[in-house]
Amino acid sequence: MTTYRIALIPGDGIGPDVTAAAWSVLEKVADKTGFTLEGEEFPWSCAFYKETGTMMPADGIETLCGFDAILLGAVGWPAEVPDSVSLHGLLLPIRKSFVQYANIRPHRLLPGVKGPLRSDGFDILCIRENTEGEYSGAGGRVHQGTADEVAVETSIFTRTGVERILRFAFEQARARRGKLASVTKSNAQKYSMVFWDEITRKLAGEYADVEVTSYHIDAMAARMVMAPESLDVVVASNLFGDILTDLGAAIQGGLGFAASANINPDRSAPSMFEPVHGSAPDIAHLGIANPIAAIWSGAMMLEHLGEKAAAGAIIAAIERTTADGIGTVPGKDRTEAITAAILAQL
Ligand code: GGG
Repeated sequence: MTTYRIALIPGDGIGPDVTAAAWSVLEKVADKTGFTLEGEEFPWSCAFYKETGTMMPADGIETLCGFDAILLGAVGWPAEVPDSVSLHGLLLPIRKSFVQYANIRPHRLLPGVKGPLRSDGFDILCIRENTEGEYSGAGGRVHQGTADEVAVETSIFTRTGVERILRFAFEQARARRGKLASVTKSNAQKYSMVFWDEITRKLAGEYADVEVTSYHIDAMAARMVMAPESLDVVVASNLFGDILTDLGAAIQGGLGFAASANINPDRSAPSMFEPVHGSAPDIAHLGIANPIAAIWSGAMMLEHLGEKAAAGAIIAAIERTTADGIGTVPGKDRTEAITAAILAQL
């Protein structure tokens, strides 16, 4: 029987609740399908930072190397640790060290979920560049605290980085409905984004079967609200992708439904799966977090591991649960009740 070793990082706030929910569903589907999941939990979080002064131990990345995949809940507890510290101390080093350059985020309405838009016929796959761009962390501050203070933060776009994420997106479009929207702001950002557009045009020649259109980020934001059904695969830089996928989450009914996969396409290191949402301190420990985004992320993990039937079974169980009206309205059903309904469907 195949055994997969999974590193579990529940993190902060609602992270532990939704990770536990996802894990119970994953274990059940593994049992039914005939493979084994061996989970090992790591307490890396803001609480860990308060105790040790770091978000994860110095050998944290080395430790994670030995796993087949990572399932993460949420990171951040801004009342005690600045978000810039928690993000750059845990989530970003994992994405960068393991070259998880493709962040995949699906946006569609689940049955029974009422979104805020007139149109409910959309199925968008956002591909966010995940290791460079605006999240490169290159910059600094001088004359801190004085009137002469200067802060500089440089976005880094490399040919390797841009080309590989665009190729990944072209391949996804080819496997879906054959349409790719590439998002920049190349009228204002005349170096990095013009560079991105140029590489998009160059690759378009190799993917003649994919219809590619370039949009500015502002126009894309409007399109996602006004005509989301016109979109198939959307590819964007790290920051633009992050913002667009919160918009994507909103049009699919809320962040409780937005799943994501941080993929290392070469499989040279583990990939990481996490709901798009953060730690939601306002509802932490209330037992009302929607676990669907985390459970869906777990299904994406199984898909990546090659357990396609098990992944499909989880998605079908989620869909039957929401079709029954469970987990469709934020705060209406408790985390445990939604999880129990999905387990019962399985
Ligand atoms: N689910 C992981 C999490 O806590 N995400 C919140 C967040 O702020 N992530 C930063 C990012 O993806 O850019």
